Amino acid sequence: MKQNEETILVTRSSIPDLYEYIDEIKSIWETHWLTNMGEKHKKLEYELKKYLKVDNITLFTNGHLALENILAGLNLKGEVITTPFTFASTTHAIVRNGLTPVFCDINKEDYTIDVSKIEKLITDKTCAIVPVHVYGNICNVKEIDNIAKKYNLKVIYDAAHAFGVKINGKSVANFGDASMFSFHATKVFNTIEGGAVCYKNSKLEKTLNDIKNFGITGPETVEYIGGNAKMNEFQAAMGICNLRHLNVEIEKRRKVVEKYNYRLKNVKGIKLNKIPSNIETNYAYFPVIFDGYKLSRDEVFEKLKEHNIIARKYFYPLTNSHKCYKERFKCEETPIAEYISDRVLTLPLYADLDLKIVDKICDIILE
Ligand code: T4K
Repeated sequence: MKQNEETILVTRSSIPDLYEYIDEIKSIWETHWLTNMGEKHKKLEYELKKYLKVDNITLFTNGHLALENILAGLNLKGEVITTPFTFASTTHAIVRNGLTPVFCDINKEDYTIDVSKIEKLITDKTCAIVPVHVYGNICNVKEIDNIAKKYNLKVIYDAAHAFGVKINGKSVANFGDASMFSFHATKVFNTIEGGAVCYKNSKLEKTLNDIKNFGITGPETVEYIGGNAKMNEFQAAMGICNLRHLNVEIEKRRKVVEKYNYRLKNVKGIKLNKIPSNIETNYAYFPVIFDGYKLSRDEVFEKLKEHNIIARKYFYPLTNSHKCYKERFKCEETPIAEYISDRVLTLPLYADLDLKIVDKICDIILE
């Protein structure tokens, strides 16, 4: 097979037409207002509230700080139940808040938290659950809600991958006490870097706005030991432009996923991501599990690489086995997460990915 001349990476940022962006940022040259919750910031917040159908949203400079700040804003203490099959950010945000992550295993179907294992992990120190809508696959929100009510726990979803996803027609942003979205360059919707938190309790708005701005609450008053996690005007302008094209981008992604599914379905040893009929997905990632296939995950990865196709092992290794946590947590406690993490490969997926390249990727895998 001929090698691909162009390198194909796991994703490629969606960007608007250059002149559309220039048009959006023109007014910044008149106002000289570059950051600190300016006009673009306000406009994006307004547009996102409409898009996500939520009452409360706060923007951040990235998704990670959005998660760190909502955990801080809720003033949590003690243990937090979460999963290790995620990006380092989820666990780091918990630990950097002085909280102790307690790892729950994932389920084999959609790789989200196994709700049947949560209750066993609850102690008198448990204050919250941080489940992850990994790949945009939605956790069992109903059962998580039941458990949280029973034990009086907060639920903060890491919805970094789930922007725009709907459950029975309802935006995913409406579940739990709060949901964090990432607007990083690699996401379905990006603001270059960026993130947001949507939340139920409107009183959190002031707290979040204060702690993302050094804890400043007045011209001469600093009430919290906050940091700096503000989204700037150029990020917000990128978001305003990208949001206009989001539905078209998602539709293009759908076509790529459809092609992959068509080529790879019913192949022995290859497991594809299933989207339940009540979920309107955003086609964020294309995870494939190689389990009993003629090639291992690592062999498929290498084979694709020989053809300049760079898939990624999201999420390997598990966060509880990262070097920085090695002495503290044991990944054997989450065997399903370990099993999936050893077998998963996320294939290239982005709106403008040529369907001929998708065919070629499938040919290489199936060859
Ligand atoms: N929670 C979860 C579950 C997350 O997955 C993430 C982030 C977070 C929290 C934290 O949210 P943020 O603070 O990031 O908003 C990437 C992203 O940087 C990261 O946002 C994402 N998850 C993670 C899953 O993937 P890397 O280290 O794999 O990125 P990198 O630089 O290798 O880029 C991947 C590919 O994306 C490249 O091969 C090409 C493409 N790309 C990359 C960049 C930077 C572009 O097309 N344009 C770009 O500007 O982490």
